Amino acid sequence: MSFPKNFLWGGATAANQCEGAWDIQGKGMTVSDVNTGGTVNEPRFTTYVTKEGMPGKATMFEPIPEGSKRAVLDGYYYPYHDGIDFYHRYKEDIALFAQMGFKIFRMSISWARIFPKGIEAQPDRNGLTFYRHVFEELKKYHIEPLVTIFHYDLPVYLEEEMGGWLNRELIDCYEKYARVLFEEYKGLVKYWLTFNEINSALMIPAFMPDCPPSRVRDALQILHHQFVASARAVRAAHEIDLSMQVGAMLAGGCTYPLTCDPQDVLLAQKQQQDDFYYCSDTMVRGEYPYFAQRLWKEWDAHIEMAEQDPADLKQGTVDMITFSYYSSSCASADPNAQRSRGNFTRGAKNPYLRCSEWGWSIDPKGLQYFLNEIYARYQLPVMVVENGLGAADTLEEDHTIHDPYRIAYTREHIKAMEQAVADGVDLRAYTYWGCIDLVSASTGEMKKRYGFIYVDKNDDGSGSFERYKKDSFYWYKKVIGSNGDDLD
Ligand code: BGP
Repeated sequence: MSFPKNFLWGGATAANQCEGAWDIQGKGMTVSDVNTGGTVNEPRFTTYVTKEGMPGKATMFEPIPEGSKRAVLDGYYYPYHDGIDFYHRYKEDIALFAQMGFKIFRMSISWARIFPKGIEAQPDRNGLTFYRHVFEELKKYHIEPLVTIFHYDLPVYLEEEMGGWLNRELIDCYEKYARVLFEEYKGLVKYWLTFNEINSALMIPAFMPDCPPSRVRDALQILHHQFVASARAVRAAHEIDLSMQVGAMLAGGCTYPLTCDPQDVLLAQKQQQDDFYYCSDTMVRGEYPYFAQRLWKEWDAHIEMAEQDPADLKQGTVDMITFSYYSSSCASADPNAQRSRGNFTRGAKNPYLRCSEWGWSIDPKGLQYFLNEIYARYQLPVMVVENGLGAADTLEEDHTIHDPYRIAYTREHIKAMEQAVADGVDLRAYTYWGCIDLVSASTGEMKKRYGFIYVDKNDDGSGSFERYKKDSFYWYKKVIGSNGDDLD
């Protein structure tokens, strides 16, 4: 049993969580620039100033009051402002990735570096040059970039002045932005992902127990605009360079029935449809699945579509399907079943699984199962573009970091992928999430570390930002060197 010869081993990051340099060289403000730090129990906030000039904050899932403007306020800490300073240290970081033997590196482009507001007539040369330098650096080491066009960091102008993704004009803004990227980086970047975890919009009810149905209706409309935007980007990429491969990217994870009670089984099926297949079917097949009508009816949603939309969806089907995978969840018809957490997963606690320090269930076998499910449904190339363990590490006095827990986690997930490959799944790549420590998206912490590379930065922003190799660094290097054969 082994991985295909050209299997793409690597790691993944996102611009807002690692670049820092949030307001230099013309970059516009994004919605994530006003996210404060939090912890596993304390939410992150979005800060703003009301129309009466009063400072305020709302959790990341709440809307901010009508007429307020997002603002950086005194007295708050914004961990994305410095990130891990990848913006200035990318050469050092890429050299470390190359030492591990990376074949692929997933990263995202910050829209606001290219179009600071999102509506300018011309792109910003500084932003384009920065990413060109990053891609050239990767090329030096024969590392393929895998680029996410949009990873949770909308320019604030598009959100506040244009109304965000509820406004279909954003489709044009996005298409223009994507076309600029394809033209500019033709020959340098082959693999693209249109929207990070596009299905996460539909999981709001999991995070807001009293979520008003109007939020879900909005999410369905937003998704429609994003599907069309994604499809138009796929078409543009193929027009510009036929060798470009554009993928859908979803928050992955399977939903098991908690028991064999047929009620639980049906519920699990429905949850998988609503949380995942609604998006992936549309992006892969270029039309909404049959159960979309049922979902829309449940939420009393009436999706506004333009005449051209169905044709656009059909002409922009994705070349590959990619997803993040951290945990799985269980569906239970019993309202008293014990709940669990995870990356956008919800539902009842699985008694057979352990959890991470942040309460996310750990389910490597679920990855094999999920890969088979996805491949059976689409028969498209698959990439696992996020997976990893967020854990607290100890930096020893001699700058070593012993992280056997991370090695164990990754080993089991690699074994699961290997099994899936043996089952016949056309798996092309694995980009371990947060291959270098970065700011956590859900909690804003540095303490929740994923990396094979330790970054000396703390939750209050202190630290030297020096990089140190963890034990897992040497282990992953060996894994890549043996193409997944040596997992010891
Ligand atoms: C995914 C996001 C990433 C990443 C990851 C880990 O949802 O695409 O941006 O952060 O989850 O989550 P966290 O950082 O909250 O541990």
